Formats: sequence, C-alpha cells, structure tokens
Amino acid sequence: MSFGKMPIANGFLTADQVASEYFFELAPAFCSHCLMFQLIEQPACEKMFHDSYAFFSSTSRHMQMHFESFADLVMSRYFKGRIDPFVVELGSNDGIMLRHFKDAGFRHLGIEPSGNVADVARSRGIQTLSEFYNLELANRLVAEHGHADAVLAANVMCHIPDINAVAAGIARLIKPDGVLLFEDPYLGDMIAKTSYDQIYDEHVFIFSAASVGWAFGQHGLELIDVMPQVTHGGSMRYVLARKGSHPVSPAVVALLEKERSQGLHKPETYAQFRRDCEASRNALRELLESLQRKGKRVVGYGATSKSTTVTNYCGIGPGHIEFVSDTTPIKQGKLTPGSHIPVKPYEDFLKSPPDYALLFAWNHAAEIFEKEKTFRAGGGKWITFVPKVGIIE
Ligand code: DWN
Repeated sequence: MSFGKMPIANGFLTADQVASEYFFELAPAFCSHCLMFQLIEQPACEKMFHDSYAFFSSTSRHMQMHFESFADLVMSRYFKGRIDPFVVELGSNDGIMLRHFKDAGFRHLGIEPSGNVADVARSRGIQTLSEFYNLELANRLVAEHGHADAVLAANVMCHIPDINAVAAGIARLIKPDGVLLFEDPYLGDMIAKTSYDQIYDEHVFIFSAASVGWAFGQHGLELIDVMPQVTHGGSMRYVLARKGSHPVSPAVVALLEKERSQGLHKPETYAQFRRDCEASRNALRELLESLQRKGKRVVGYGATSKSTTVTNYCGIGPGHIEFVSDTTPIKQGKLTPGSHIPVKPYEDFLKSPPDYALLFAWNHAAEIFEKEKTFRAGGGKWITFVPKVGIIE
C-alpha cells in the first residue's frame, strides 16, 4: 500500500527550508515468504540520523523507568554467573539505558550514529561511539574489547535497512553463550489497533516473532524468548542466542501460534489493514473539519515522528491545527515536516489551552493524562485516533 509522498519524519524545518524539503514515497509491503512487513523505499540513513537528530529518548519519565527495568532484567537474568560481563547497545541515544550499566560498574559501549544525542550520553560518562553498526565495526569491537555477553537495542533494529549486515555483525560480536535482546513496535499491535503511524521513514521493518525468527535464523541465531511491552503503543522484546545454546521458552511457541491465528501470515490481513487505515484517515479528517467549521481551537500534543505520517497521509495542516506543543527544544520554533504546522514550546499550551488537543503522542497517554488533569478540568477535550478516532469527553 502507499501512504503517498512523505517527508523525513523527524525533519522539522524552518520556513526557508520548505522549498527544498525532501519527499519519498512511503509504501510498505508484506512478503508471504519471509513474513516481513517493510518499506519498499527508504531515504538514505544520513538523511534521517545526523548531528541534529530531533528525538531524545529521555523526554518521557515513563520511558526512563522502562529502560531502568530493561537494564535490571539483563543484569539479573543474563549476567548471572558471568565474570566482568560486557554489554553493547546499538542506537544508545542519550544513554537512557546504558547509564544503569555504567552506574553498576559494568563494561559497556553504546553505538549511536547521531552525534548530538551521543554527545549527551558521553557528557554523562557513558562510553559511546558515533558510527553505524555493521560486520566491519563488529570485527573492530571484538579486536578492541573482546566478545559481548549481551547486545541490546531498543527501537533501533527496525530502523536498520541492512538487517543481514547487522545480524551477521551481532552473530560475530556475541560470545558463544551470549544473548541479543531487542524491542520494537510489534506488528500484531499495529494491525489490531490500526496504528499506521508506526510506519514512517525510520521504521523500515515492523517485526513479528515469525519475521524476526526467519531473518536472524539466516545468521545462526534463534528466538529463545519473547516479552510483550506496553511501550510505544505495543512493542515486543525479542531474546535471541546462538541456535541450540539456550532453551527456547514456551512463550515463543505460543506467540507464533497467536500470530497465525491473527492471520499475520496472510496477505488478506494487510488488505484489510489498508481499508482500516483509509477509514481512520477519513474519520479524523471529518472530525477536524467539523471542529474547524465550529470555530474550535485545536492544538496537537507531541510533535512525534509518528505524527508526520498522520498529518501528511490525512492532509492535516495549519488550517486544522493551530500549533503542535512539544517539550523538545530542537523541535520548537520549527514547522512539522510536510504539513508545516508551527511547533511551539509546551508553555504555549499551558498559557492558552485549546478547546481540543489532538494526542499525537498517544503512546504516552497514561503519563500525559496524569500530567494534564487541569486541562481536562478546565473543559479541554482530547482527540485520539488509535485504536479509533474519537473525542474523550
Ligand atoms: O523509534 C522511535 C521512537 C522510539 O521514538 C524513533 N524512530 C523516534 C521516536 O518516535 P516518536 O517521535 O514517535 O516518539 P515519541 O516518544 O512518541 O515522541 C513523543 C514526543 O512528544 C517527543 O517529541 C516529546 C513529546 N512529549 C511532550 O511534548 N510532552 C512527550 C511527552 C511524554 C510529554 O509529556
């Protein structure tokens, strides 16, 4: 299916950059052979991940707690009995997870190609290299640091188009009994909730247990455990190890069966998903247009990467939304990619609360609703679009 012409999801821009804005066709596809759901065309990595990358992981308090518990799990379950373990994290961003390994005194290394977020990690004393991960880098790491006990990645693996180069690099880097743990938005959740906004330039793959098992199986790695996560609107944590080195949890077998009963292996499921996306787009546009006709003020909440797909696919612009509020300084004062809605600091939302707030950061709903009780109490209403378009009165 095609979502049409799309800009870089995190390509927040100034007015003078509008004329030269880059677009590509956002068109995902499903392969019934390897069961992968992926983009057909992806912009060059350097267009997306660079020294002014706009997303800093530590902007959410709930995500900080999530990564602390991820690190605790690795230390308590996978470091047990190991002498001087070494952990490598791919796409370590501002060090939100690795800081816990550093604080506990473990050997650690982050690989983060976006220089600005990597600098934040380095300033916190977290060992970080700004490079793209591949087999060549894996060879260098092994020569300089030895093999890793655990390789971690959170919301990163689905961003790397050359999955074979990364899988080969991980197979090279981990010890014979080492593990790979990674988590990403889960295909089963995206299909069930019509959360099509998970699809954008950075997310070249939306994984399932079946597609992960197939892709990493090509490199001698086997899925040994799976752990569903509530983060990012429904994610899956995958644990892999060298084939035969660890027992396979019954949770893997159960999830593979569940995916078949959900029809994730069938092309018809994706044909229905396309119809669901179209219905969601029409409903959101109609809702925003009716509010516009009534003269209501609508503000977007969270200038997320995901919202780039929503605004561009649904044709939402400054006529529908006055501004998008976001706490990230690098996004403020800029325009949203493609749709060119001004992004303003959160203080503007507080100063002049709108009639309606369109919850672009729906994956952080629990944290945001808790924080925004005054907005609700003052008569403000939330608009959501996942799993269904509607107003929360
Ligand atoms: O995979 C990815 C995920 C993990 O993070 C990346 N490709 C990029 C990014 O995706 P996203 O931009 O859709 O992530 P979030 O976490 O949904 O973005 C939330 C945005 O909302 C941030 O810009 C921060 C902002 N925010 C806010 O203004 N007030 C967030 C919260 C919780 C808030 O209270």
